[in-house]
Amino acid sequence: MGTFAAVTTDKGTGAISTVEVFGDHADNILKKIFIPLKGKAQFLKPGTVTVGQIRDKDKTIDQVTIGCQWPDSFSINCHGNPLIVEMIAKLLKENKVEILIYEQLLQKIYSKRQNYNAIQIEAKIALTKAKTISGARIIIHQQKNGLSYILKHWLEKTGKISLAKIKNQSHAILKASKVAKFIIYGCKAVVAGPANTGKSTLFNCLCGANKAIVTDIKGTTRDWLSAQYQFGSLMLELTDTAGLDDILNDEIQAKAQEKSIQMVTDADLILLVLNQSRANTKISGELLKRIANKKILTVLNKSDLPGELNTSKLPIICSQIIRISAKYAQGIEDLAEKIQEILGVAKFDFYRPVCFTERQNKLVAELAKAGSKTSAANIITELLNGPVCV
Ligand SMILES: Nc1nc2c(ncn2[C@@H]2O[C@H](COP(=O)(O)OP(=O)(O)O)[C@@H](O)[C@H]2O)c(=O)[nH]1
Ligand SMILES: [Mg+2]
Repeated sequence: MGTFAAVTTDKGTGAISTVEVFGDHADNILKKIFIPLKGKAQFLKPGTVTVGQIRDKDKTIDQVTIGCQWPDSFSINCHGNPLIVEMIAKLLKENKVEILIYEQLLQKIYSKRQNYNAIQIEAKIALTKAKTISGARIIIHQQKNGLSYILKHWLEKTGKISLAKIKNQSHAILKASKVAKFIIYGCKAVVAGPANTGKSTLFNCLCGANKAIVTDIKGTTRDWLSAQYQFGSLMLELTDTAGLDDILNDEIQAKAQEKSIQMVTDADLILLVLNQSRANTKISGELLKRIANKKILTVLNKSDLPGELNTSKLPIICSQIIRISAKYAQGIEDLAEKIQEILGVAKFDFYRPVCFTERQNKLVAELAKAGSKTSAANIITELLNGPVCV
């Protein structure tokens, strides 16, 4: 095995950046490029943190600390200027260290540690991507309990457990995994609806910033804007779209509409904003077609004005309704609750087994259709021991 490194902190400027170095020759390579400030007695031993300088021949690149977790695994904590990080990465590369992305490095590290199964390795990688604390909690639970536990249990007791039971439980795991995905990786929500209904006002209200332009002029939102909105155990990746209902000759707006349609197609949830103070609300056939198979919350906005809209005339897909006033931030807590209810995250049991990677979902789907106990056992073995790809 060679020696590998990855920058583990986000790209861009920060106070501190971390470069992890791992591999058989990691300590020898670091000894070449790192001069400790004081003595060498404890230098690069597990459990130590050493202050010193990263040097490229006679040039100092940065003053850093190097933490050592295992004999083959080190963290260089340098200053967070991306140029410094780049220089350190370049120096490592010149010393025959292969630079990887963080997920690939984690895969290398934990694949080498004998006592980690595939689910546990995937958990270490997925933890770096979790959008909420609740999501991280779900992943952590799958390492020893949750998915890991149930798979081991099935494998040990294949003789005693019926195939039908394994298949049924697999279906339940797949169903729960869809909800867990929202909590772990976030939910893509698009604010859509006719022009002037208050989409951008709602977007601004939820994001707590005046990001989107709000006016009475139709078609003000030409492009789409995204922001994150967190409540409870959920992180919404919220997108404000240009009016999808207008037929416009303006080329820029046509392009904006095209993008909006794409956002709607990719969304997990649609917040369909309608003006409840207007008797005639026409939702275009095109929009209805695009959102027909989505989870939809119909947001009847402008509840501060007299209500004119007859909700019984709304299309059947608009059955989940909430009334708000985006302008006066009224009904926003109810809206957040309703979203959690629609996505199924409100009463989600954090301690149940779920899949949290594509690989796991694919294999558990195969398990749910397994034709024999032997093939079920093979799939479970692959789930536990199979190669992890990033
Ligand atoms: N009375 C009232 N006016 C609102 C409300 N929400 C938005 N508006 C107004 O409706 C107009 C259009 O809002 P905007 O957010 O730009 O609509 P969009 O085209 O759907 O993005 C603006 O004048 C807003 O101030 C609301 O809850 N109550
Ligand atoms: Mg707008």
